[in-house]
Amino acid sequence: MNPIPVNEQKPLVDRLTTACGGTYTPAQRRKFFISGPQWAAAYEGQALFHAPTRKPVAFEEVIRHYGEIGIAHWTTHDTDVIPTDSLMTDEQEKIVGRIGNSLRDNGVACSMVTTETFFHAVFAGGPAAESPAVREYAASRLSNTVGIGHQLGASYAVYWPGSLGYQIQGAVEETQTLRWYAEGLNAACEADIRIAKEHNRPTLKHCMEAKPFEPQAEILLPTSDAMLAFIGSGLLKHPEMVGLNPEYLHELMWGAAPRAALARALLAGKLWHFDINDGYRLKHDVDIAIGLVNPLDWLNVLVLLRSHGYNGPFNLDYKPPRTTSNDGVFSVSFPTAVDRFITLWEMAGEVLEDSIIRDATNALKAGGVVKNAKDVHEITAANKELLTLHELIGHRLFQILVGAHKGRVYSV
Ligand code: GCO
Ligand code: MN
Ligand code: MN
Repeated sequence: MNPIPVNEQKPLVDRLTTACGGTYTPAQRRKFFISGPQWAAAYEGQALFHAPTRKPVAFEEVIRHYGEIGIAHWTTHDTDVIPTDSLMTDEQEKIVGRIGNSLRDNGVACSMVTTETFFHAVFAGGPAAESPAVREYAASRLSNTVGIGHQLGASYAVYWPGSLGYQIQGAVEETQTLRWYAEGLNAACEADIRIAKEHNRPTLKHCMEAKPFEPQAEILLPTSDAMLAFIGSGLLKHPEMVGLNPEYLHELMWGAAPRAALARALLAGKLWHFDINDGYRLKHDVDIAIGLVNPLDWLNVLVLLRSHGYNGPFNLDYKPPRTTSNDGVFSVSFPTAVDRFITLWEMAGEVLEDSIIRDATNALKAGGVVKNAKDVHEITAANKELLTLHELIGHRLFQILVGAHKGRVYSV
């Protein structure tokens, strides 16, 4: 192979991307409640051991590209778009005005806003630190974000309490810190009730997002289940306004089955928003794009959500790899992530209609014929053959995933 000059590389990537085929049109993509985060597209590839590999990208460019790709919704942290020093000033108003124009011009809607309470040095001790001034500032930031959300037409606010925890054992009293954290959420909900009235809009859905570790060694609300317990703890003034934004990888990170975690959120009526991505168990938060690591598990997750009529957002909270170029973020990373999601969503529909899976599931639910309901041996024997269907269902899901049920003949 001859070395490939830089000016031939993008055409090569474009040619191979086109050759992959299977792309959905922007109009088809827009039919889904898919949102693209500002921070995901603008991620420059930096990390603890990694220098940036991409140039900064402003919101105008992100929103324009999302509009072209067919990602109809946009999400942002306050500080992704407004420098910390400009928050809660006239400068904020100007920026929010520019964002509004950009969204309108590109047919993109803001669906969710979130407050960055983890990056700035003021949050070194977390958003619910001992210092009353830090907590008051955190509460005003949360309330300010709610206001921005209403100005931009969002319906959701997300809270990722990543710095609610500690590195040093014994330095933090957990019950007190959680009470203080609840006060921040209470302030946001109260502000929401007031601001929503002013804007003649419904209040936002306030969604908590758990991650088991990172950036703190120990996190006080490490899982979606911990958050459900917190919502129901009596500390929140408006628990009915607060639900969950689980992230696929965050549940996987602690070794959970994401589908089971989502099922528990569904049963609690709190599955309101969903961050979609992929990665590895018991590793750090690599935020790989959906379906690149666990496509079969993803298919199963979407079967669950389709069958329960989940109609909230699917938020593309992943990080384009640092090997992807600035151009590649919008020509490969986002379109392919969206298209894998839609493909898996369509397959989930096929799974729900599949006659083999339906027959097998119905047979398992019917169970075997038992005369004596107290006879453990009879009950066991009556269901023995039927239970083989569990494995057959797994095989059928695999066939649907790889398209084998349509008669693959590669290399036959
Ligand atoms: C992560 C987190 C964030 C949050 C975001 C919303 O992976 O580090 O998921 O991306 O989703 O901060 O508040
Ligand atoms: Mn997330
Ligand atoms: Mn993550």
